[in-house]
Amino acid sequence: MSRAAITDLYEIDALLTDEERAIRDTVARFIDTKYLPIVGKHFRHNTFPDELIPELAELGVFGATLKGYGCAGLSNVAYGLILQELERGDSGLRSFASVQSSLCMFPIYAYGNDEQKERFLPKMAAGKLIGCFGLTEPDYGSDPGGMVTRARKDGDGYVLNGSKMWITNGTIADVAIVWAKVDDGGAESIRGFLVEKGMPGFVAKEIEGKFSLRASYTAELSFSDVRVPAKNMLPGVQGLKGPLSCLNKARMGIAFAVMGAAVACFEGARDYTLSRKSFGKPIAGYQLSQEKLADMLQEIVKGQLLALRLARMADEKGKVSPEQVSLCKRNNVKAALEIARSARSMYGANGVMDEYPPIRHMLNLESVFTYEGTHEVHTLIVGKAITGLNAFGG
Ligand code: TGC
Ligand code: FAD
Repeated sequence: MSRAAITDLYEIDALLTDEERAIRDTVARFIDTKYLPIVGKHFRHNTFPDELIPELAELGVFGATLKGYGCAGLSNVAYGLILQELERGDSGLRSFASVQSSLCMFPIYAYGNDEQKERFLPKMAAGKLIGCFGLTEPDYGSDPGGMVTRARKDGDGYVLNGSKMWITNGTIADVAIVWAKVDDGGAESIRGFLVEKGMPGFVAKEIEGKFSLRASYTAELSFSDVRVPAKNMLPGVQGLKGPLSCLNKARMGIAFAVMGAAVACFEGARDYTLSRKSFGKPIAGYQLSQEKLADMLQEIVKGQLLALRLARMADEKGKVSPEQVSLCKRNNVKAALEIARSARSMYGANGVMDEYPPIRHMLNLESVFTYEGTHEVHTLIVGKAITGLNAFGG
């Protein structure tokens, strides 16, 4: 059996359509030829390859599941496969695409008016306009309902005050989807605003000192009396379900994607231990190594099947439940993180070097474990679905 066939031991490939395989393979070639040769440098220097954005657009990555507006109109499975390949490169590249597609283009598509869609989506699909998504605040991450950012109605617009933390793409974004509480005379309600670069009082500042997702922009956004015209408010949704519904889409993509990082770590550890010798024979020939590799492969097979089932259900039924998404994100990210840690150990001292992929993936996956709902939050979402009891707080 070939090495590639071993990674696909359960012939998951055969469950894909010709079109899905072709899309995946095209993105895989892009990653192998254009991204993998440079990702180490970007991770080391804490930079992002901006020059690849037009090529990603050309590949149809941005807003891939949306129809019209220059988007590819692909299935959720095809989108998951694209993200899996991007993540095989690095979570930073996949995060860029997830945020642009699921967290920025999707809310404009789902909750924007025609004018907003025409104005933003074609340019975002072409990679000429970059978006970010501001939900988390310095004091409100897992509990976004507690947010303190406020938009006060003032004449024909709103005045925005507050801040958002840990915002992927924040420093290069042309438009930030900012979720803020509005008092429209009744009870306060969360609304989404399209805050544009250059609006007076809006500042995006890169967060320094990350050990994780180094090849990705992460910013703090601050809003000091930012005047946002009423035409920049998303009219189609209010309440926490606005941002949370976008997260469903992004989390499903992430759950699919992280298996790409797991595959990179698994294949790397197998190849490394086949060529490196200890006590006179390849390290891969020892039972303890084989147990680690078998555990990795087993989790990859399970994770890929789970993600494929989730994305197919989304395609067939048009929707999946939050707990279905949470179970998959929870399982797959934890599995990928454990695979990366195990792979790292198999490289010995070389495993702590950034010239080999496992430690880069391992460090990235620590963020993925935390963002888009921490592992614990997803446990509680599944726990609530099982028991009917809310264990979040209060
Ligand atoms: P709760 O009372 O449960 O719900 C409030 C309202 O929201 C509705 N809802 C959902 N709607 C759509 N999809 C979902 N998944 C939903 N979950 C809840 C719910 O029905 C209700 O609607 P309504 O009409 O009755 O008002 O809200 P809660 O305050 O108790 O919080 C629940 C909790 C903890 C599950 C939620 O707040 C949560 O998921 N917290 C985690 C926050 C999070 O994931 N933040 C992610 C920020 S973005 C990010 O990390 C990007 S990283 C991107 C990258 O680089 O890839
Ligand atoms: P906290 O909510 O303070 O949680 C701290 C710990 O307490 C966690 O382990 C958590 O699971 C646990 N905890 C909290 N509540 C409970 C509970 N009820 N029961 C049990 N345990 C609990 N956000 C955005 O809005 N947009 C972005 O683009 C974005 N990009 C990100 C990029 C990176 C690199 C990172 C690291 C984060 C990003 N985030 C983004 C933020 C991310 O979504 C939050 O970090 C995450 O939601 C957790 O919030 P927190 O960091 O405030 O942790």
